[in-house]
Amino acid sequence: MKFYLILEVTLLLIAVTWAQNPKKKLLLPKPSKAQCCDEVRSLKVQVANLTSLVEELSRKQETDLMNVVRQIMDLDQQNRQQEARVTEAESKYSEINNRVEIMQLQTLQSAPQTSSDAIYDCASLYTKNYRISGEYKLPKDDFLGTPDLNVYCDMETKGGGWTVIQRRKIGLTSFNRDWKQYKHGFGSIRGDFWLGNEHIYRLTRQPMLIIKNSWESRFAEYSFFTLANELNSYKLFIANYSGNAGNSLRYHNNTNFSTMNKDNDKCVDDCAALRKGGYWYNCCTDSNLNGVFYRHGEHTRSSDGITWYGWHGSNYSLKKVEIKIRPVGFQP
Ligand SMILES: [Ca+2]
Repeated sequence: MKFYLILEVTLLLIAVTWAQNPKKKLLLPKPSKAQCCDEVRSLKVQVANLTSLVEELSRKQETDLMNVVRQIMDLDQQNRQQEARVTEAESKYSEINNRVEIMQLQTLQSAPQTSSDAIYDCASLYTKNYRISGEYKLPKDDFLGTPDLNVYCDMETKGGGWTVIQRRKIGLTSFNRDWKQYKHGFGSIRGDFWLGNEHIYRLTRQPMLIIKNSWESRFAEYSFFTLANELNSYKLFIANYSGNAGNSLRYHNNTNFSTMNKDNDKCVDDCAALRKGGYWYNCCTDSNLNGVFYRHGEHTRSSDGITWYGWHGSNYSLKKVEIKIRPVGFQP
């Protein structure tokens, strides 16, 4: 730019000098025709030279500009690569952090060792030769301070020993309930029910349990499932998905339980009110297994049905859902 301006000024000066020349020449003796032509020719040559110089310089300027643009693009790419590396490092850090949190939780929550005869859940019943699926009463445990509890045991699926903690199949029980009801459980153990966060928390105090959501013909399995205690809002921890329904609980990992009267979600919205259930709402759902039971499945107006986005998306309400747990070390 600077070159160009200076050159323009030079050209102007030359032009001015050239324009003034005839005036001065009025006072001087008239130059010969040959002399005049020589001057014109030499000026023309100068102008031509300058023009080509200007062209050359503007070409150079363009090249310089291109180089600068290229350098900026290179820098931009480097910057993006750096950013990607930082993001990767951050996600690794959060994964490690999550594992540490799970390990701490296990240490905190691991149940004190009692006799091997103790009955904690359906898996213990199975090992005591109870092999028929149905309703059982888990005895109270004074040592652990747990009351007796009616449960439904699935003794058939994949080797049995499953304690069912949730079921939707009839559709007459409302799941839009408050914190206290979700804490202690509600519904009928043979029909639709929520076992209760406090009971689920106690059951998962044994380290490493599997959750299995099974409905209709698909399933999602997690080889790690545990809840935090009530002080920590029954926060969900899951890991290691396998199955054919999609990993739609992952979005809810590491989130607190919310109900209609306790908004513990990660959202400005009130997810429990929007999705009409109690669940580990993030912002808000990738699944909503305690949502509204829609007899016909499709529900286009709102996303408050019993949804599992990985399989049927946000506008199809599942007609049968069961969530079951058993210890990871269980041997049928
Ligand atoms: Ca909220």
